[in-house]
Parts: sequence; C-alpha cells; structure tokens
Amino acid sequence: MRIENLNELDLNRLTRKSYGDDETLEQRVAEIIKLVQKDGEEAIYKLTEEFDHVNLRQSGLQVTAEEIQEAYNNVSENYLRALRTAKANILSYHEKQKRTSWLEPNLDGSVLGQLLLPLKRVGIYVPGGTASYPSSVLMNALPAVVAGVEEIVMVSPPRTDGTLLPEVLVAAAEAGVTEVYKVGGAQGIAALAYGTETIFPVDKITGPGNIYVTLAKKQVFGTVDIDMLAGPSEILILVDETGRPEELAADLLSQAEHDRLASAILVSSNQEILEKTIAAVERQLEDLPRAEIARASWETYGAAVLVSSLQEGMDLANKIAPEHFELVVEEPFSWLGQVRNVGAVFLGRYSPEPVGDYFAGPNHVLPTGGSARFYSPLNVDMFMKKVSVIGYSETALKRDAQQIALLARSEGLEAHARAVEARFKD
Ligand code: HSO
Ligand code: ZN
Repeated sequence: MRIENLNELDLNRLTRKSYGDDETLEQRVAEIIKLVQKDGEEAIYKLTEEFDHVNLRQSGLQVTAEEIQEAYNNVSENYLRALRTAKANILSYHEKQKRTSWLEPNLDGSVLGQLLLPLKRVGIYVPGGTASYPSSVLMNALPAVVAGVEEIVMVSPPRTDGTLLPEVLVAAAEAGVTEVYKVGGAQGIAALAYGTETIFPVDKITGPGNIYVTLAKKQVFGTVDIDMLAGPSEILILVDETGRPEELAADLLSQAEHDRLASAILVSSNQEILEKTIAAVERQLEDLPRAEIARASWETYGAAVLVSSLQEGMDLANKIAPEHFELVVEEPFSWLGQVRNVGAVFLGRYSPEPVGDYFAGPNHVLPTGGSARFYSPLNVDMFMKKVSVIGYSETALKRDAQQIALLARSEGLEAHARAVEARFKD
C-alpha cells in the first residue's frame, strides 16, 4: 500500500461508483422475478435447486417451530446471553426514535393532525453463506418491532443440507420475526414482493444482500417499498498523532474482511502514523482467518491518504460520505459539528466500529456508496407511514371558503370550488 495525497486520489474507485451497473445481471434478475410471478413456488423450487443446490419440495419453504427449537439446542448459553443484551440495547436506542401521532385543535374549532401508523407486513432479507449475520437480523427486525409492525417475514437462502444457520434462526425468534422462509436471491425478493401460493406479499423489504438481491430490490421498488440499495461495507478513519497503528489497522481490517469489494480508508496529516498503520495491516493480515478477502479489499479499495490538516481530512470524509466514520483524534467531540455526510460516526479510541455493528444500539444498516449524502441509517420511521388529518369546523370553513374557491377556479376546477360553497348555500 502506497501513501497517496489528495490530488492523486481516485474517488470513483474508493466509492465503487460502478457497483450494480451490470445490464446482463439486471436482465437475468428481471427474468427470475418474472418466473416467480408466473410459476410461483414451482419456480422457487427450481431456482433454489439451481442456486442453492437443494430440493425443498418435500419439506416446503417455511421454517417450522421444531426447526426453531432445534436451532436453540444448537447455540450456547453465552451466545444467547450476548444476543439478548444486544437486543435490549438496540431496542432501547430505537424506542427513542419512535414518533407518535398528533392532533392539534385550533381556536376556530378545527383540528389538524397526523397519524403515525406502522406498516402491516414487512420482509427481511438475510443473505446466506459467510454473510449470514444474526446481528443483521436484529438490526432489521427490531426497528420494525418498535414501530409496531404486526407481521415480520424473514427470507434467507438455505444451506445445501436444507437448513438455515441456527444462530440466524435464534436471532429471528428473539427479534420477534413471525415467519421464516428458506428462499434467497432475486427469487426471495420476488416472493416477498409478489407473493406465492403460501407466502403472502409484504409492504416493504429491508436487509442487505448480494448484487442479485440488490438489483431485485431495485426492480420491485414501487410494488413494495425498500430500505436502500446496500453496497459493500466502508470505513474511513480520520486520525491525528494520538492514533495507535495496531488499533487503526484492526479497525480497517474489521470492514475489509466483510467483502472483497469493501473499502477501508485511513486519512491523516501524520505521515508516520500512516506508514506504521500500513505495516500493521500487513502484519495483522498474516493470521486473519479471512485474510484473502480482507487483502483483496485493502489492495483494491483501500487507501492511506496524507492530508495537510485535520480540517482537510474532515472535508474529505464529508466528500466521500463513508458508511462508517471513525474520528480517532484528541478531541473527537469538538469535530462532531462538522460531521455531515457519513452513515455513523464513531468517536475516539474506545469506539471501534464493531461496537456499532453488534452492540451499542444504533442500527448497523447504513447508507453506502456515497448515499450518506442523502440517506439515513435504518430506523423506526422507515417502518411507519403517516396519514394527514383534517377536521375543519363551520367557522373555519366559512372563513376560508372564498379563498379556497378562488384558488380552485384559478386552476379551472369548478367542482372543487362548488364543493366548498355547497356548505353555505342557504
Ligand atoms: N459492518 C456491517 C454490518 C455487520 N458487521 C454485521 C458485522 N456483522 C455493515 O456495514
Ligand atoms: Zn461489520
């Protein structure tokens, strides 16, 4: 890894701007979705055989209560305890986000307001393979629980033995997921969006997935709502001379190990810290179980950037808009006012990114690919919708009738005007 300065930096590379721009894949995904719409579960069984190498025709798609029980038998007490503590932290953080309906009476006797209502049924996608994270089950389901969503459906691709990871099933049960189906990929998204013989369609789909899943979510948007188009994980660390290379390297690798396409960027005005951290990354890669993935990420989408000041580093962070932003500087709180375009900010040496991934309480489903410019972390509002309330009184309508009618006629909408005037005919 070579230290780069600001004007050498290729921001398109670091934010992987071309992620998801693949027309052939897009078409393939469209075909899968159509197939599921046309042939329902028979299509799902076929696609599951093709992609996941398992035939579920006998057992069916839905996970049974016995399978959940079996999963509980397969996880340790300590695991369950940690999971439950994480759940409590996530719940209490998200409770603070919850907004309530309001009705405001006015002196003229009218009432205006807004109802806040939970969505009825939502679907959560959980990836398979090494990206099958129980923590993501909690992060997706618990905000929905806090919002008051009644039906939370989880889908996830089965393993070759036809089961789901026990930790994922336990997390689903703990989080309040109400139905679980063994179906992944674009076919899983299609099943959630359009329904099948046994799966009732949902109102919204959340949760990360591979490129097939992401493109499928994009294509069903409109039929259902979606959370966001999640890309590979990202971390940007801004560090001053107080940073410790071994810790910084560990934090960079914590995101690099997610995905070959993950991006880990170190920014400092201190050349020595950059050099030492690069060396520490090399050392730590030697005995990292997922070294192959982490190295590929670090070498292709990683960077060590030398800036002339912390201020310049801060500006760069806001420009890149990373998913995770660690401020490892002497006075991290004094920089908080300048944080603008990041998914989550981690303040100081004792807030390494995995604290947020698993435990502290804030959501780990965060905007990626520069979308932190306009997008928020997954939150309770995203599982609720609003209904406007208008309760005019006679006094209020009398007062406003003329102006309303005038505005209506100015748009050529006579019936609108008459609807208001009809109240005061006699
Ligand atoms: N850092 C990931 C979430 C995650 N990490 C799940 C561990 N498990 C989101 O970018
Ligand atoms: Zn992570």
